[in-house]
Amino acid sequence: MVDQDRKRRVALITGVTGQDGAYLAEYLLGLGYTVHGIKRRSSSFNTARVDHLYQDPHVGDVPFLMHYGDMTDSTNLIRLVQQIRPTEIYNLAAQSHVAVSFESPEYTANADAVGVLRLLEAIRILGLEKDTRFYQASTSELYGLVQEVPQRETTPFYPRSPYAVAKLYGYWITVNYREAYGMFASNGILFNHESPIRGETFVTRKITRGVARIEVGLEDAIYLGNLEAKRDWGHARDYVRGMHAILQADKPDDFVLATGETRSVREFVELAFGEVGRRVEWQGEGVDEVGRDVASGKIVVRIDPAYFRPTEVDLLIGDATKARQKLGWTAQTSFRDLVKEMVASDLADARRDVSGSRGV
Ligand code: NDP
Ligand code: GDR
Repeated sequence: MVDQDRKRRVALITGVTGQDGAYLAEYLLGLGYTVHGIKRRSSSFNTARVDHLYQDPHVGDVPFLMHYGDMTDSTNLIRLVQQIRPTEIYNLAAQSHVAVSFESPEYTANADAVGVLRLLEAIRILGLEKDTRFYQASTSELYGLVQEVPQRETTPFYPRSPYAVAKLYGYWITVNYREAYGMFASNGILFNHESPIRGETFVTRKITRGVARIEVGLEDAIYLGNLEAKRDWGHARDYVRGMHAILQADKPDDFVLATGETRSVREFVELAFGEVGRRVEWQGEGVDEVGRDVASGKIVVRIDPAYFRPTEVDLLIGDATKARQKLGWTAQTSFRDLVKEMVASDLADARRDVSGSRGV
């Protein structure tokens, strides 16, 4: 029998205004989905990443719609799921900044842990367990303190921040609802993924934006924390394909998505400056360490202890063999191309800022 609901392709994306939400919405629209996104009320516009996808619903049927909502408001989530009756839910909304989670641990738990439960309960309360597939944005931060490398689906978790602990709950409640209620509920355990629309306070974007602004003369130096942390960095565009593939699998399951390569923050800095033809030389130690541009002798990187975390995740490197074998997914974009694309985009923005400030 043809499953009518599998032919109806209606996605609900929480966190649609974020980096991944924007790439995923674009990808699903390209596949012919009707896409509903949840955005938060804010005092100024917060939809810049998806504005290019938006069409005025007053002109007729449009495939992309946005609704106000919040992961801390169950009545809102239940009502939206009831109205939309999505065939797939991608739960991407989260207070996603690890350092901020040490400052706002309770809010992070509310949005990132209990928020997942609220959405799963909405599906259950509405009796949509067999109609709605659920994707949970789980994270390599779950691995935390190194137990095994490369990290894979069977590697034990050891979360190292309020963010990661909240996400641990999100991971397990997703597994539990799958097992308890037979829901198609899956975790994507995604390693870091970046892009030109990455939030400006995550280290990669902070670096590429800083490099661009130094290059055009808008700033002198980038202030960073731990340069030795190592991450498995991929491109968000590749990872949203994986999220979709996870929900098209024959059965619900949990998958690592990663590139299988790891680089330090220091290497990221060096490569990003290399994109604008600068070579960085390191001098000093600890918080007195600086990065100098060899050609000009100017300091372009400084260390600010404020950016060190109370507990750090030192090394992430993922093994995405299961996703490759079962979903046919692999990361496509090389680390070098990722850095190149991010620097080029930030350079274009910085040049616009310069000409804007000169009034030309
Ligand atoms: P972003 O920070 O770019 O986006 C987060 C989104 O969640 C934004 O749309 C934000 O809204 C929204 N949001 C935050 N709090 C709430 C709330 N209380 N109610 C409703 N919406 C809320 O994150 P990414 O796109 O990078 O990541 C997407 C998801 O994947 C997150 O859950 C993140 O934790 C997880 N993840 C990310 C990885 C990465 O490397 N990018 C790796 C592994 C997991 P607003 O725009 O208004 O702030
Ligand atoms: P992460 O990303 O914590 O891995 O979480 P982030 O880019 O914030 O940090 C990566 C590493 O860089 C070090 N670092 C700095 N980080 C920031 N933000 N700012 C700095 O100035 C700085 N200097 C050094 C950090 O200490 C860390 O070791 C991201 C988020 O997207 C999560 O939501 C997601 O779950 C994980 O990736 C996988």
